[in-house]
Amino acid sequence: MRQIFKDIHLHKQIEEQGYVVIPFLGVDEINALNLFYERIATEHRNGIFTNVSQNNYDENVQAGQKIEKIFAPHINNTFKECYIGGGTYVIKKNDAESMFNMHQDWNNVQEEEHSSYTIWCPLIDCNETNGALSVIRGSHKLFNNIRCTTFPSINIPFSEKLAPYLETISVKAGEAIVFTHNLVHGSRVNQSNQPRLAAMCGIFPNEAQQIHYYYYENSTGNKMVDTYAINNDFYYQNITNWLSGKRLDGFEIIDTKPYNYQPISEEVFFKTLANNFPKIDKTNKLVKTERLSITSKITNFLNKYF
Ligand SMILES: O=C(O)CCC(=O)C(=O)O
Repeated sequence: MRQIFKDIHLHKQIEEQGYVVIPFLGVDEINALNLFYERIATEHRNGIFTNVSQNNYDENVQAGQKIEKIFAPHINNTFKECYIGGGTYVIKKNDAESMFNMHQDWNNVQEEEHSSYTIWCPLIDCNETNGALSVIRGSHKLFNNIRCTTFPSINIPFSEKLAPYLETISVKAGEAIVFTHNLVHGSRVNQSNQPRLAAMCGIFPNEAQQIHYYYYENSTGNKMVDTYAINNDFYYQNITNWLSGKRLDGFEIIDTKPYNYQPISEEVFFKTLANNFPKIDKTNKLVKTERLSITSKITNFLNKYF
């Protein structure tokens, strides 16, 4: 896909792994984002949630603008020819309901032609205990199914079976994980004594329209997918609106096509992982070298012998 990072090494890394970690916000910016969240924080909400599922349109717009304004200079330093979309807070309360199963995010661009990304930046240090992000490195290359309100992503709980494939990425407050929307990711329960707050936004190549798919069966029983052109309002109008399967009123349909993808059952998911990362050792850990692509193997070989 087209290079979106100014730094070619970051570009290669994200193409290969599906994510990169970058230094991002400073202390003052973290404080400003924390303070703003306190203004719109909702009461009595457990588990993991975002302001776009909890707050009203005006608050979501203000939160988005705040996040985008603080992120923008760093985005301009790091990325090229791209636009920012949908700044949001994601809150993981320190309770038993705060697990976010492993999933892929919705398609936000036509992934046959473009890649799109999330910048996820925690506002406190994050590790295994308080719900750092876990990813399956390279999983953005493995599945091509669509993900949208009417065709949800895979949703795989954390388990022994999944454990060998996972990497949990500890990051300091203000460091960001940039990941492709089709990378399989999630986060465990927050077992610390305080909520974990993160701010995030989408990054889209300038040439890519933001989209949302709508899967349905037509009157003759054929499986179909409409493509809506969307913008930030889709998120800010309160995401639970759309999760009921409602049509995306107010947004234009720019394409209609038959559903022609490979659905991913849990069985298909684990078979695909086993085929792509075949070596698991006796301690139930993936043998790391299996994660390397052919390109990395050739580079390693060249570095070793020349
Ligand atoms: O913040 C988290 O723990 C997970 C967020 C996430 O997976 C998402 O927003 O898709």
